[in-house]
Order: sequence, then structure tokens, then C-alpha cells
Amino acid sequence: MQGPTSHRLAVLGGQPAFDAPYHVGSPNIGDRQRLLARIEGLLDNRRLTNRGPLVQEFEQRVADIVGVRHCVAMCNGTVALEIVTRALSMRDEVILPSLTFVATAHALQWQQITPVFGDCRPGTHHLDPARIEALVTPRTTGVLPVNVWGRPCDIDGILSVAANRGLPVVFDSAHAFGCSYKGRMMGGFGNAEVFSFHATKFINCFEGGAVVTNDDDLAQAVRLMQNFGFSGRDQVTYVGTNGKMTEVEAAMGLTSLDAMDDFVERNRQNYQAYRAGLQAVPGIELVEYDERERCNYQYVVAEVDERITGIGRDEILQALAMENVDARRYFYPGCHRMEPYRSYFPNAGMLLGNTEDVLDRVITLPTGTAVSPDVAGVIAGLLGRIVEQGAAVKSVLQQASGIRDDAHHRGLRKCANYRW
Ligand code: T4K
Repeated sequence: MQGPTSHRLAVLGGQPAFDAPYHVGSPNIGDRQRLLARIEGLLDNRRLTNRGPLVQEFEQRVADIVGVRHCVAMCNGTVALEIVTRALSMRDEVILPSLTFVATAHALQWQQITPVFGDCRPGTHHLDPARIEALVTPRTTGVLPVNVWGRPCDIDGILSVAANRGLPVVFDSAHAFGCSYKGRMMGGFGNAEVFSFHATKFINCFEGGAVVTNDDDLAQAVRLMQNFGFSGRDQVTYVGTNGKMTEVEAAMGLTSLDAMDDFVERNRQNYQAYRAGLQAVPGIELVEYDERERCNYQYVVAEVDERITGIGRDEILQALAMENVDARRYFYPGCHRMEPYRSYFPNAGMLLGNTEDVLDRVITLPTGTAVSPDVAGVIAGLLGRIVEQGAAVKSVLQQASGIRDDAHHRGLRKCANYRW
């Protein structure tokens, strides 16, 4: 790793700042010995899946942390969303933000439910309750807001609009495990919430998810649906699917939970190192966590204001990539610009101005236990120098893209001249 000031930017001909890439979403690995002991145990017991003891322990620990009556562990967050929205009889149209991972929309579309995209509230990355109000039709059967980056949306505002309209609410809290809203842990709001424990989440089960709720009937329906509708041996009372978490995934989840405080602390330190390093960088503004609340700090997100930086977000990402920093532009270009939604609703962007504005500026930076605060400081320093030397960086990148375009066109001409 080279110091922030000692090296010439790679895009300008220097060596990359890092020998190997730093990713957004590099998994946190807890205590290997504990994980391996749990795996030995499940192999000894020959209990591999179907709500074995490790899954039950995982469910109990998640429910305790969040403070809810029920946690149903799932194979992943997407299937958890599909099952809980179905258990709540959502159909026809459901309102959700477009600024989310595409799984939120796909979980609906997979069931032939039309996702109706609502805009973010200006100055936030979250669904605007006022837009929900405007989008409700007689076909609306629910609301699916997202607590994106683990920061709570306007939960009270959304619940109030939904209650006025008699609509159930499921929060996609894939990012929000371990976070709080107005002092209460997220997980207990609305009819249910869904967590993801995918490898890229700060608590991971390799793959995994959960539905959490205080509604006894809903929990029972979700549990039946995730296990083919079996309510007893040889007894099926529902149409169901297979959404179960395996024992080995629960072993990983429990081992991750054992280290939860350490993971959060490392994320917090990285976030603070980024914050300190980015403070003096004009035009790059960190999206701050509300430190009065419980936060997991698992996404370090910033917005680039090109009018101030003079260099665009995508050029900054290219320059970072050359330093071996794999920053992302989550969740560009927005669900409404991805298929099949782009074809279904070609003009959706006209109603999603705030979302498109955010998606053109957002940048997500590497964090987690694979990153140290020193590394975060170096990355912040690189950002500062990319902006400082923006004109030179832009000119090199534009020349390179000109050369690429030229080569591409020469290639096309060659193809056109080829006699098949
Ligand atoms: N709702 C929301 C709001 C979500 O963000 C998500 C998932 C869901 C619902 C659905 O939950 P799940 O069904 O996934 O449980 C990743 C994840 O695959 C996805 O789980 C996550 N959100 C989303 C935000 O990020 P990609 O396509 O960006 O993943 P990928 O493969 O590019 O991985 C990101 C980086 O992580 C890679 O550059 C390298 C690193 N990585 C990844 C994996 C899997 C590793 O170093 N090791 C690994 O094992 O979607």
C-alpha cells in the first residue's frame, strides 16, 4: 500500500496504490475455529437442513437482537420478500422505491405483481411518503419501502399514509439489521421486515435472509409457505415453496453474530476515517449516519457533485479502479431503467427525478473487515487527489476512450468489409 501523498495517481502513469483490489461487499469472516466446530457438530448430528438446531438458535438470536416475537430464517432475502408479500395477499400493484437493489422489484414481478416505483424525498435516498399517497390506486395492495444503506426511511410517515389507505407494509431492511429508528431496533415495524444475510452483508450466512414480525398469524403463514405448506408430517395446508435456510448457513450466521460488535466497530472506524479524509474534498459529500441511533455502518456512500469537482462520478470510479479500488455506483441505473421495467414503463423516469439525480451522483466505497481505517484513509486521500488533479485525469481518460472508440470503429469497419 502506498501512502496518499507519496505516489503518482495510477491513471496518470503511477503504480496502483494497492497490490490487490478492495471491494464493496467483501465478506466478513468470524472466528474460523467456532465455525468449523459448528460444522463438525452438524455433520456429527447428520442434521443438515429443515429447521435443525442451528437454524432455530439463529432465529432466536436474531429475534432477541431485534426485539420481535418471530424470526423465520430463509434461504435468502429475495425469497423472504416473495414469501412475506404473498402471505400478506399482496397482488396487482405494490408501491416501492426505484432506488434499491433490483431484487426488491423482482420479488414482486416474479409473482406477477406490478412494481409501482415512487420517487425519493428530495435530499434523501428514501421513498417519499407524499409520493406513495399520489401513487395509490384501487389496485394497490401494499407498500414495500427500503431502509437503504441501513438508514431508516421515514417509517412513521409511510406507516401513517399506509394506515389511512388500509395498506399493509413490508420493509425491505436487507441492509438494516442491527440499526434503530427513534431508539427502537428495526425489524419490528410495519407488518413485517425482511433482512438479507448474503455474503456481502455485514452479518452473513453465505446466503441467507429472514422475515421478522410481531404478527403471530403472519409468522405461521410464512413458516408454512417456506416449507412446501407442511403443517405436520404428511399434512399440507398451503401452497408453499422451499425457502429454508440450511444448518451450515446458520452455522455461519451464528459465527457472524458472535462477532457482530467487532464488525460494527470496524465499519464505524472505517466510516470515520472516510469522513475525516473526505471533509476537505470539495464536491464529494459523505452520506452521514445518525449516530444517535444504532447503526451498522455497513455501506459507506458518498455523492459526487460534478459542478464542484469538475470531474464526473464515472471518471472518478475509473480512476479509483486503476488504484485497485472497486467502488460501486449502487444502485445505478435504478430499477426503472432495468429490464423488464424499462420496457414496461419507458417514461417512469419522468416521475423519478430525485431518484435519477441521486443515481447519477452516488458512489459506494469499500468497507468491512477486509478494509482497515488506514486503507479507508488512503482511499479518501486518493479521492481528494483525483478531484484535485481532475482536469489531467479527465483528459487522460478521454484520450483513452477516444483510442478505444477508434479501435472499436476500426473493428466494426473490418466486420462490415468481411464477406461472409
Ligand atoms: N433488497 C435489497 C435492498 C438488497 O440490497 C438485496 C441484496 C436484496 C433485497 C436481496 O437479498 P439477497 O437475496 O441477496 O439475500 C450484491 C448482493 O448479491 C446482494 O445480496 C446485495 N443486496 C447487493 C447490494 O449486492 P452484486 O451484484 O453487487 O454482487 P457482487 O457479486 O458484485 O458482489 C459485490 C462484491 O463483493 C464483489 O465485487 C466482490 C465481493 N464479494 C462478493 C461475494 C459474493 C466477495 O469478495 N466475496 C463473495 O463471496 O449484489
